[in-house]
Amino acid sequence: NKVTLIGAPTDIGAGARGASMGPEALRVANIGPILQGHGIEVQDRGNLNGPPNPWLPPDQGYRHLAEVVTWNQLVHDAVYTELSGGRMPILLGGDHCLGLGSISAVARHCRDAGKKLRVLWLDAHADFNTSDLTPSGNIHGMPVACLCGYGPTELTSIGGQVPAISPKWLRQIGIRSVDAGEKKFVHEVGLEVYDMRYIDEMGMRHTMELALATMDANTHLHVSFDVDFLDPDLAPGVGTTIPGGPTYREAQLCMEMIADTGRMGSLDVMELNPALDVRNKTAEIAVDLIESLFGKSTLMRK
Ligand code: DIR
Ligand code: MN
Ligand code: MN
Ligand code: MN
Repeated sequence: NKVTLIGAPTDIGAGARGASMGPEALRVANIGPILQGHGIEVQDRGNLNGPPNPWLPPDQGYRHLAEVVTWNQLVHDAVYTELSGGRMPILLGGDHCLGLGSISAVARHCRDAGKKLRVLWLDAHADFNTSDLTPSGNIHGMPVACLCGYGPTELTSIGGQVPAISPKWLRQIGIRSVDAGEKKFVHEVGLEVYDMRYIDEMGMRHTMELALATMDANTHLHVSFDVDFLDPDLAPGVGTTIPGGPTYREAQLCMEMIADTGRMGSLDVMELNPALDVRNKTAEIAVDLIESLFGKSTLMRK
């Protein structure tokens, strides 16, 4: 089990400044040493170095499109290199627009390796906007659409194949904020979304059983963890808090059930915003949940 940490210190696709400090806050919360404590070999490759945030208004439906492209190319190359070397990349974000660079690299690796890909998108938001649908122009609201081939060519083609993934490979968990036009588009494309109402009614256990079903020994599972997935009482350090998210126990069970599959091959930890956090508590909770993703459990299992 070999893990590589890749820092992507930018808020280029977000509507609030500060996610650029996310990678360092996760390091301060000891992400590296804690994973090492579970017998994992951890290499921290440091931070990628992309363009600064010019903080401009949207232009033709996109904010900072050129810079978003550059950052995603950097992320794509770094994630692809680690996967090619047989390591598990953990992308330390950075805002969620970078899920595009990361997941396009994972998809490319799966094509090379003849693996089936499954993407779990843990988020309050569907991130399925396009330039026509977006109310903000912020590209962190668009990565899922871009991965599925809906977006500007510069973004949809980063992994070399358009679309990078099929919507059928995706499962979204914890969703509770979807914009009006985005809602129609999610329905049209038929995304498999387990929203908060579903989790309320059916429980996290049943939700995860369905979301993790039909994986096999040849499946590469990618987890894209937007920290705003969590209830804001737990995790205030994000740019777009939405009330009514999973509790600490629900989030733990979600992570534990992912770990039990043994199939996780790559991970994004996104949208952590230390400028909005309280004494780094959101980073600490994120690291605590990541431990569970890597198999931490109270008692011996199996
Ligand atoms: C909103 C907020 N749906 C937008 N999106 C995200 O601006 O597109 N916030 N992803 O974290
Ligand atoms: Mn592999
Ligand atoms: Mn997101
Ligand atoms: Mn979100």
